[in-house]
Amino acid sequence: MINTLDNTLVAIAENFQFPGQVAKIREYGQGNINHTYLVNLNDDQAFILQRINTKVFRQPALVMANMGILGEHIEQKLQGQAFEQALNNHRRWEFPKILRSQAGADHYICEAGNFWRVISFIGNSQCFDVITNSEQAQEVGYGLGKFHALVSDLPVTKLADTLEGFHITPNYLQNYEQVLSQTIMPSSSESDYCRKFIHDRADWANVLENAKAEGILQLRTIHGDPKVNNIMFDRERGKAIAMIDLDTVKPGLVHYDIGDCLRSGCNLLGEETSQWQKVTFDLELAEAILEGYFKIAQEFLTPQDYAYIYDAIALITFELGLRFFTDYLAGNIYFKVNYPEHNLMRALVQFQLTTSIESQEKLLRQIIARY
Ligand code: GN1
Ligand code: MG
Repeated sequence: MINTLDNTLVAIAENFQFPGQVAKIREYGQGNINHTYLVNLNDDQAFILQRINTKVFRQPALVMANMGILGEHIEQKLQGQAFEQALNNHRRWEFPKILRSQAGADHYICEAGNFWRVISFIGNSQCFDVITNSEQAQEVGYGLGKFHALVSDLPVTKLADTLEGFHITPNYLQNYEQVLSQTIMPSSSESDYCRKFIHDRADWANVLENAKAEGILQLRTIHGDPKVNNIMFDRERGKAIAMIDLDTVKPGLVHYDIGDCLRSGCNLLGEETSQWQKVTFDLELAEAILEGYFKIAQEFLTPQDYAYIYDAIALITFELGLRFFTDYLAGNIYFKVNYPEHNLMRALVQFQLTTSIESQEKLLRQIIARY
């Protein structure tokens, strides 16, 4: 029996070469951008069906092309590492594979003009919206490090920039100022707080981009959205085994990835909490994530890279708050929302987290310096 929210989903699924009978389709995950469904086949195999948000990803075919290039590169490297993996206690590392459409393409465009794709679901795995202990945190760091190590020799020129301006903090600031100039600012103490918060940090927002322009930091292949729930864990062994959500893989600074991983991993209340005043950045988890990450990333990081890691953590957190607040002012056109002030609430959470990071700057820098 097909247990689905919408029969049209079944019709969409029929356009892909599933290796068996589709048994169930249901909404899946917490994504803020795309629409995601889990497809189960009769024999328990699972796949992810997604409708790409083409208002955000304006050239979805390039997103898929990037994913194909990335997949090939990683597949080859993993084959080369089979021996090493066997030594490493058979820890598996997997990569979501693209399932072809009936026409043999990496996507399918339905009659309504929507862009659909199907990728494999990493078997026997789970993810966490919030991490709760140091072992998990270490694994999160390992996961990001492993991903970076696997793509560290993939020339950035091979990948398209699928989301121009993504993680260029000064651009978000410019955009914010433009939206602000066209909006009648809702007068509330929360909005005033956000506005002042942004104003006070505007000069610092260039820190990573300046270092890039000066040649201190270099472009590499990055994940772009390595929040903790994009790292998959083996169900039995509790080890990180895959990174998913590869739409934003593109040339960038690994710093934004490191920052985003800690931003999402060290906020025990999670980014959707309504208790924004209680949000803090957990230093112990941060240390564990960094330890897991550096263990593997030291093979490709330069001394200059380390010098900007503190800023990256604070900056990406500030940047996400800025993006949420801008979207709130612009009328919630980018991030999916459940109520009109949802993005304002999310912004307050990220700004509170930024404050907590700033207040622990010295300790965080000491932890980083140890590596
Ligand atoms: C968006 O949709 P999701 O959850 O994968 C966003 C990220 C944010 C994240 C915050 C393309 O990712 O940049 O960090 O929300 N992705 C895009 O939850 O803008
Ligand atoms: Mg994403």
